[in-house]
Amino acid sequence: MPEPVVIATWPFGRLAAETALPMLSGGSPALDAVIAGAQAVEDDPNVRSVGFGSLPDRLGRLTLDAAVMDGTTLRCGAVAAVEHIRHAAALARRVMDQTKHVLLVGEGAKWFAIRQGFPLEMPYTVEAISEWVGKQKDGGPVDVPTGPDDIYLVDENNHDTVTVLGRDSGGHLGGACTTSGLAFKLPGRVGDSPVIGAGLYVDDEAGAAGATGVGEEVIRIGGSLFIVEQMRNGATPQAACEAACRRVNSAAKRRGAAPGHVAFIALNLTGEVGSACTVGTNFRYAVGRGGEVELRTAVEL
Ligand code: SD4
Repeated sequence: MPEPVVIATWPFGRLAAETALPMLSGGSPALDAVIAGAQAVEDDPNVRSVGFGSLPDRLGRLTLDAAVMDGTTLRCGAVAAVEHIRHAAALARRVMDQTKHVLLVGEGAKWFAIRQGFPLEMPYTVEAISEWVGKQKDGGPVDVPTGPDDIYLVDENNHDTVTVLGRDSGGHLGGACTTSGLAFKLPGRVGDSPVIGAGLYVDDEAGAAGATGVGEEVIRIGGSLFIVEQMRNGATPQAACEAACRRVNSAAKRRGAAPGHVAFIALNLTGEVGSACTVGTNFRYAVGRGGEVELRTAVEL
C-alpha cells in the first residue's frame, strides 16, 4: 500500500501537515486531508498571514483566494477576491463539487458561499488594521499605484499562502492552497493561488505542484503546470522545482528586472518530494510521512 505523504509551504505548513497526515494514515482521500490541513492554518489565529487577520489591500479590505484540485479526476475549483468568508479552500471545493465551473470571483463567490451555508464573518484584527493605518501615515501612499514597479508591496515576514499537497494510501494525489494574497495589494489584484496551473496543479498520472510568493512571477511561467509536466517527462520533483525557478529567473532577465521571491513544492507518484525557491526567499516547508512531520529548507536558485 502506498505510504501517505504530505508537503506544505512555510513553517506554518507544519500545522497543515500535522492535520493532514493522520487523516491520510487513517485512509482519508488526499483531497479531504489537504483541505483539512489548509483549513487548520486558516483557523489558527496565531498565523497572521493566511486568511483572516492578514494584511488587507490598499483600501483596507481583506479578500481571499483559494484553489483545490483532485489528481484522480482533474476536477478542480477556485475562488478569488472573496470577502467575509473564512474558509476559502472549503469554498473552492464547493465550486468543484456543486457547480460546473472552476473559478468564481468577488461578489459572485460570496453569494455562492452564502447559498452554500457559509457564515459571513468580519476578518479584521486590530493589528492588521493598525498596520494598514500606519502605512497611510508613513506617506505610502498605499491607496494609489505609483508606477509600474509598484505592483506589490511584499513584506518578507508576511508570506501568505499555505499550499498543501498530499498522496493518500490509495496512491492518489490532492492539493489545496489558500491565501490573502500580497499585503496592500491593489484592489482587485489576484495572484497565482486560485489560478489552476499557476499556484496549483495536480495530476495522478504525473505529480502535484504548488507555489507561494509573488504570484505575478508564478503566473508568468505557468509555474505549477510547468513542474507537473517536467515530472511527467521523468524529472524528479526536486529537479522540476529547480527548473521552474530557473524559468522565473530567465523571465525576470528578459524584462530587465530582479526576480521576485517565489518558492515551489512538488510531490510525485512514488511519494518523492522536492522544493526550490528564488534567491533571498528563505523558504522552509513541512514534509510529513511515517507519522512524523519535519521542516526543511529549500534550495535557492
Ligand atoms: C499571491 N502567491 O497572491 C500569493 C502570495 C504568497 O507568500 O504566497 N505569498 O501572489
